[in-house]
Amino acid sequence: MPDTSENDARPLVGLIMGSTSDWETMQHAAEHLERLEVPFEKRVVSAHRTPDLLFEYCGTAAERGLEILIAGAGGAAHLPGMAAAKTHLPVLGVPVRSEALSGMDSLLSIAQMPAGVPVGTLAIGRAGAVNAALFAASILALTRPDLRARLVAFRTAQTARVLASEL
Ligand code: RP5
Repeated sequence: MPDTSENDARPLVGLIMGSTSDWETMQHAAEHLERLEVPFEKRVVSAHRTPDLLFEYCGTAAERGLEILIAGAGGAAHLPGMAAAKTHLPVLGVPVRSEALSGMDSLLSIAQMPAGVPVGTLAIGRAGAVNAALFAASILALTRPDLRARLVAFRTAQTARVLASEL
C-alpha cells in the first residue's frame, strides 16, 4: 500500500499533457498543486506521437507511487482515456481549448469514455486545469489532514475574496 505520510516529497500526482503547447493551460494545474504543496511530476506524454511512452508511464504509475494522474490534451484528445486504460489510478482529464473547435472536440474526446474505463472530465481550458488540481487535492486530502487544512484554507480565502469584492 502506498505510504500516505505527509512529510515526504515523492510525487503523488502525475501531471501529463499531450504536447508542450498544452502547458499554457496545464500550468494552472501545476500552480495550484504547488500552492497546496501537493508533490507532483510533470511530463509530455503523447497518445499519438509517443504511444510506447504512454504505455510505460501509465502502466507503471501506481507502482512508482503516483496516486492520481491529471492528463491534459486537445483536439483528438486520447491521452486521458488511454491513460485510464493503462492504470486503475484515478485519471482526471482536462480538455485543452483547440484552435479549430474551441475545445469541444477535446471535451467530447475525453468525456465520452466507454463504461468500465472512467475519466473524471473537467471543464475546457484554465478552469478545468485549476479544478483538476483542486480535485486531486481533495482526493489526496481524504487521508492527509495537513493537506485537508490547506485545501479548506484555500476555499475559505476564496470565499472571503468574493464576499469582499466591489464593483
Ligand atoms: C494534442 O494535439 C495535444 O494535446 C495538443 O493539445 C494538440 C496539438 O499539439 P501540437 O501540434 O501543438 O504539438 O495531441
